[in-house]
Amino acid sequence: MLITLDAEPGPIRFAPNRAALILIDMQRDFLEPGGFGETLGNDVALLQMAVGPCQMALAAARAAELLVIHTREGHRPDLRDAPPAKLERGAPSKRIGDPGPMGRILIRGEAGHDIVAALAPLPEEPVIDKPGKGAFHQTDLDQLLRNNGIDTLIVGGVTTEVCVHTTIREANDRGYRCVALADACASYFPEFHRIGLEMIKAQGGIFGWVSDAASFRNAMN
Ligand code: C5J
Repeated sequence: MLITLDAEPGPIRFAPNRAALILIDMQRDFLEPGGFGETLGNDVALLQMAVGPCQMALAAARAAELLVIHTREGHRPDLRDAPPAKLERGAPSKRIGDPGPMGRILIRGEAGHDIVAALAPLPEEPVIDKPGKGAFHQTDLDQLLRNNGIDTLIVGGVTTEVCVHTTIREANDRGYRCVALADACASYFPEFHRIGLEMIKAQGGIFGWVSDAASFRNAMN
């Protein structure tokens, strides 16, 4: 059975049993005060806007029994998987690995590394821990998708122009159809969010499609 999802640059048809919802890095470290996002000088409240639409997409995907995958950006406690170029970049108030109010910044196992409570994964939903911005880099995501016959990714999460974009670009090159749910994605820079979505759907959908959480829910009903 194929369903049609309203999207830009045009509707996309896909088989629900070959589609997965992937929520990128909806972690306390990015969305809550005291985490990685705030140490970089960002207003984390801007990312909170994506939580409600992500909840809507998550509920629709779970009801339709789509594969749901969550990702988290973070590093080993000894930081051996963190490239020096990533650790030394910028001038944050705290660096990756430094102690903060939610534990060590962007470190696996710390409270800040967790996904926000409103989007907590169910026990059967895979959580991909990734050291990079893209969810395919140094992870088993591609294997997991291929083993489950997935050819279409419905994508939400943060931030639009960084980890969402990198993941969609990686997925597109691997042959997956990607649909970004605009309101289920967010950025600390509203202009980057807007332009990031434009870039995905430009030129006839150079990286994929852009839709929204309500359209996805309606398509799944
Ligand atoms: C960033 C991400 N922005 N999840 N990570 O550093 O987009």
